[in-house]
Amino acid sequence: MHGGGNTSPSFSSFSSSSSSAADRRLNALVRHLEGSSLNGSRSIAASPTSGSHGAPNSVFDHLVRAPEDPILGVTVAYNKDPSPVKLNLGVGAYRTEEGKPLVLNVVRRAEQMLVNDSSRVKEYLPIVGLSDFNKLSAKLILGADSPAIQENRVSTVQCLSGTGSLRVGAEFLARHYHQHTIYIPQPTWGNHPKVFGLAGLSVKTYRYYDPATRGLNFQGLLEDLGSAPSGAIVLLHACAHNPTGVDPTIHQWEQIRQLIRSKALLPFFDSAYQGFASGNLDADAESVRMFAKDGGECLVAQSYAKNMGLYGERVGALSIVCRSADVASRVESQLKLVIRPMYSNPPIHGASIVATILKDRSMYQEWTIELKAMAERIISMRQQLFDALRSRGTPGDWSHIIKQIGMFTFTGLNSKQVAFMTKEYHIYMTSDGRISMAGLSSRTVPHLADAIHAAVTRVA
Ligand code: PGU
Repeated sequence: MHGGGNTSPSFSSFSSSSSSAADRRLNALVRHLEGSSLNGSRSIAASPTSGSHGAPNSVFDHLVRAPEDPILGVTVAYNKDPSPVKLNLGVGAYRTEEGKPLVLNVVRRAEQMLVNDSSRVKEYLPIVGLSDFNKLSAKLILGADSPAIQENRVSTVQCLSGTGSLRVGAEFLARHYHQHTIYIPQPTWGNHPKVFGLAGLSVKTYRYYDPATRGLNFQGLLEDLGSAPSGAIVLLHACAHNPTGVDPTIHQWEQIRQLIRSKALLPFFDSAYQGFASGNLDADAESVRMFAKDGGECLVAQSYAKNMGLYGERVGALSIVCRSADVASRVESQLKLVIRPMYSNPPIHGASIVATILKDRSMYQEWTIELKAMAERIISMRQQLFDALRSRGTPGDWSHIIKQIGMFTFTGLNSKQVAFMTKEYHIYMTSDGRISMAGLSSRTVPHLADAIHAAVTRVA
């Protein structure tokens, strides 16, 4: 990767031509809106003829209706269902035993402190975000004793949660890294191919999950990364792989690291679940730390959506671990050029909550206890669901429910069985058979077990 220099010529020509196209579209939209408000509702000055439905022609008449998002659309469908027994196990969002969203006590406390501090203002943050937040985030994922941090080789920017961090990293790589191919695991979080593809990277997959063993296809993974072109980017889930709940062992991670380094591949970690897999923040960061410690370069996207329950605050960070402090500072200067035209600078509130908690020893401690309680509740749901299926004599080996890690169980149910469970039992989940264990409670386990039992015995 190279730093320095100004914006590339191709980028400046892209922005000027696209801004005039955008201007034309905007002008057409403004004309349309002005026309409809001036003329009541139906006829518009700029476009007087009628479209196929009798409504005035729209500049957007050519649009086809886009399908709902495969994950967030599950919540849309759930919200429309009037059934009192409905259960949303689609989106990965933590719920309490009572089925309610949880705001951590430590987060409430931090927010109270922020509100009470009248010296706090709402000025713009710098383009790279809140400085304390960035330093503390790098420390959280790389470890307090990280040589890369001590040697100032890490460039960290605050971004819009995990997704925004991935997108900024991807845009940066598309602009400044010589290899544009990124390998993502098969399967992976459904948004990965879109985030990377739209940023201009070419997306390929590597084998990851073996449906036969419901475990890692380690041989396939090594073969696919082994035949990737030198320098290719590799997306790795730091822990609690989504959707499979299957992670490499530490020994396997070490083999992956050696292969990646020997082929000069560039690792890009997605860390959306630090602390959620094992309940321990350090254990869940081990994969990333192995790579950061060997002196090589890597990218890490962090999200505080799950581990601090800050979903809607959209708070996350992108760190790029570089070979030298000089490269890291040039990387940061270029990250600013990626961010500035995208959203200018990030929001202040969520990052202030995180920084308040991470920099205070007792609040940090309180956070780890609350985090562990969330992880343990999820683990206990695994056991309860497994026991419930066993007591019903549901055909099949369900031990993967207790073996898999993190927020999700990749049940192995097919899309027909999922559709059946939604129709007959009002249970909402993604069509790949993934269920969010964090959405379950002791009260709802029997209903889910009944539904799975019926699906397995009645739908092929
Ligand atoms: N990376 C992975 C692996 C994820 O699972 C998620 C969220 C993200 C990144 C992005 O999270 P942020 O909210 O941007 O920090 N996946 C959840 C949440 C719903 C969604 O798809 O955004 C899920 O249910 O898969």
